Amino acid sequence: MTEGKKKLTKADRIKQMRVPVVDGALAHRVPAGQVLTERFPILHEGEVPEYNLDEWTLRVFGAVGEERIFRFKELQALPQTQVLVDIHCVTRWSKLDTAWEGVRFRDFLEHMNIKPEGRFVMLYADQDYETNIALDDLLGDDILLAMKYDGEPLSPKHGWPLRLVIPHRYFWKSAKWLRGIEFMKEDREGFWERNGFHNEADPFREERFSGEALPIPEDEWEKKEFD
Ligand SMILES: Nc1nc2c(c(=O)[nH]1)N[C@H]1C(S)=C(S)[C@@H](COP(=O)(O)O)O[C@H]1N2
Ligand SMILES: [Mo]
Repeated sequence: MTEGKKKLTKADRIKQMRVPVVDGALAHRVPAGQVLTERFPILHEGEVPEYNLDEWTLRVFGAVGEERIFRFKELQALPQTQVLVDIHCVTRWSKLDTAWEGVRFRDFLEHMNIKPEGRFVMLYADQDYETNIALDDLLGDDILLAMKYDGEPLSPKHGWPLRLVIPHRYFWKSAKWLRGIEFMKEDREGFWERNGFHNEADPFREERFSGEALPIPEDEWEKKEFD
């Protein structure tokens, strides 16, 4: 048969990468198959969006008593929490001790009347990005609706004005440029979850892939930009 060489999917390429083992005191903080970086990679689909903060909104909807639209100023007025966390990207970089500030997701929920059946969450972000997560996974102390990184407002490339930070999941779940939060009765897959990546995405269990391997044009770690 003269079948052409099949183009590797992003999931295939990550599987083939060889990575060094991290030894020593930090080893327990670095999940298997990850490499530490001091820099801050910038990864996303599409262009960095531009916003006029006066027009920017965050819509919270779905299995909620009443839909809410938040303005940025309203989020800024809520109690702010600082966290120092390690982050892990499925393309194999990990960064330790990243400092974020924002509204703890659990605290934010106090302003929402979530119906008991709303056990799953879809995060909607620009540009046309979606990622899903169980509500139970958003209740930890270090899960933030983050507005600041290292004491400064988020940079546009890292998600200004608002992003999620979900340190205990691969970083694709940490939606930048967040615009909507939907509470759902049933789980639904987001963008990467539909494209060969694992639904749960726990880095310490190496939950990278779902087993499916759909073609994904972007080769993130080769094209990546860093701060
Ligand atoms: N809106 C949006 N958020 C996103 C993405 C994206 O494409 N769009 N990419 C995700 C992925 S794959 C990663 S690894 C992180 C990267 O965040 P950083 O650029 O701040 O390192 O953002 C996540 N959040
Ligand atoms: Mo990623």
